[in-house]
Amino acid sequence: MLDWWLPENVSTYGQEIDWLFHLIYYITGVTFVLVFVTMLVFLVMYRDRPGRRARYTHGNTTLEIVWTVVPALILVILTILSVPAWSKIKMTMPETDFVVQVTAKQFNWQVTYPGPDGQFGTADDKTLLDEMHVPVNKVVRVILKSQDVIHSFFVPQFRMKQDAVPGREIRQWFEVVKPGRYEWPCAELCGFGHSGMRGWIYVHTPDEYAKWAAQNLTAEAAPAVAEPKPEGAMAETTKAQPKKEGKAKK
Ligand SMILES: [Cu+2]
Repeated sequence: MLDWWLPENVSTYGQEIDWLFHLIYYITGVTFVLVFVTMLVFLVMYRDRPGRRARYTHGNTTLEIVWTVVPALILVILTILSVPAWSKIKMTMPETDFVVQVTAKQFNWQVTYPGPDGQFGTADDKTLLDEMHVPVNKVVRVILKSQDVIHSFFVPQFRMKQDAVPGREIRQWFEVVKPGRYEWPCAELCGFGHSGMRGWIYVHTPDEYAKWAAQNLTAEAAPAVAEPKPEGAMAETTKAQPKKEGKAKK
């Protein structure tokens, strides 16, 4: 029902997130309406009138217990209902042979593929900047790291969001069911260039992906992207935003 609001879901686990989102949205929406209608009614009912005196009232113990216990129960029920989605998405790591390393830094996503030997940290690794290519209908495991501050890996259409924390290696996964090009912003205010920190995830059909990988990930392929910018000096960070204009002028 709220499909006009949320971006299209293209991931295998998105529906479980959307269902919880909608449930919470309706509960809070109904509560919002009830509270405000009651407040407006009371404003009118108990408005000042000639001859009416204010009256001291202690309150109503039963009512107070009810409006404490009911929201507490709702929260407990919501917690129980979200356990299956949480354990499926965050606690389970499906088997896959497709692993990429993502290292966030101010203000880029560095995406490393292990290369033909399948091992990270070897000479044939390939690193892309602000773009990731993956096949459709394939579990993609992401090993998420940060080089400097906290960033947040966010792909709205995948319903996937995970902080990248310096000093930690966080494993996440997604599986996309629809080929396309999906925006990949950083969702953590990570510095001056934060708003310019975004990449694209290209989800290809298996054939297209094989073609792209052959051209870009094989030993013969030239290194995909070199470091384009000097490390995070202030002057550089303020330039991060208009970088596209700079390119367009040329
Ligand atoms: Cu960031």
